[in-house]
Amino acid sequence: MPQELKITMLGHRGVGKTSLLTAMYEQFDNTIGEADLQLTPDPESSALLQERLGELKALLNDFEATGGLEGTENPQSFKFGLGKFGTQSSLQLIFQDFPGGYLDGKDEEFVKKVMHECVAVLVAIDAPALMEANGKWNDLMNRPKQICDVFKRNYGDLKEPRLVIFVPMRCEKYLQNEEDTKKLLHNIKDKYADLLKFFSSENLLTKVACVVTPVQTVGTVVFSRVQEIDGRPHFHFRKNSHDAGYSPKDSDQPLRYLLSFLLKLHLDTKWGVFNRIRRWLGWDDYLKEAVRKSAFQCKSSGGFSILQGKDRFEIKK
Ligand SMILES: Nc1nc2c(ncn2[C@@H]2O[C@H](COP(=O)(O)OP(=O)(O)OP(=O)(O)O)[C@@H](O)[C@H]2O)c(=O)[nH]1
Ligand SMILES: [Mg+2]
Repeated sequence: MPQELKITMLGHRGVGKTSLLTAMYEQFDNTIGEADLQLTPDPESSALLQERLGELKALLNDFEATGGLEGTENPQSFKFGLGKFGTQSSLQLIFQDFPGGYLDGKDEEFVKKVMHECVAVLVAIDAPALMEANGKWNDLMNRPKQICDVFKRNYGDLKEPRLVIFVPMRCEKYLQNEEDTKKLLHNIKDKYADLLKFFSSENLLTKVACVVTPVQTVGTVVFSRVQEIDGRPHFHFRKNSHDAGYSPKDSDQPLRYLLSFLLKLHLDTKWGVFNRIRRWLGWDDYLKEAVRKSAFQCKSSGGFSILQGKDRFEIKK
């Protein structure tokens, strides 16, 4: 049986957790897959992701992008095997997707279990809410305080290393020039200051690694304006040209960071006690080498940044 590793998605309702997972999987073959690795979903995950992908692509049907995915109603886990192309998987990655609504305290036990089990957490952030109208809609859409509270409740006495990846979504507009990418990073540091402060506390500083990886899940659909109706924001998006197609960007980056974090944990003997994570890479030299190569392609500029724990990704060439 391959070793299992669990990862979860965190974020308020509609920020784009399920879309992120879809884009990460869909682009795998074109990106990390070049290293002769394959990511194989189990049949149920495969069927669900295909459906999600169709919905994501449907955003391109109108010039003014509307429609899209339905919200997730129940927790759903997506299982993938990772390993050398054409052979049995050496590692099983389990992504736990759950409805943003769960953060409202609906099922605290479930959230607790997930936060306890998962070695990595992907925090999806709605970028227009963070960036537009001076961040007026950020609290409503992204709920940074609620996200911070989830970590505070569950990471207080953390004993193992963890990876937290902030993933700005629908961020096409903010990655066009250096000024905007700086502002994107600045706003994340500003709006999530409490959480970052918590991560840099004495117990967590050496355990939690934290990075920002903006992902463009569609690539050609760009924020155009925000309209306020009855005190609620309506964000509008447009295709950047009439014939623009589906062209996601950087959806490989969260996974590259995850894999390089795991490889470094394995190589770093001082974490010997945490051999639950250390062991798995040890018995497959092929995977180890492939992940090592993939790690060199982790981006760290143009909106990408390691906010804490740089040494957790330093792998020798
Ligand atoms: N404009 C734009 N819309 C997107 C993009 N990615 C996803 N969406 C839309 O954003 C909406 C919400 O995305 P989901 O992935 O369902 O969000 P979620 O976080 O899983 O939501 P819950 O499951 O309800 O917690 C969907 O209607 C998507 O089609 C994007 O890159 N650009
Ligand atoms: Mg969802």
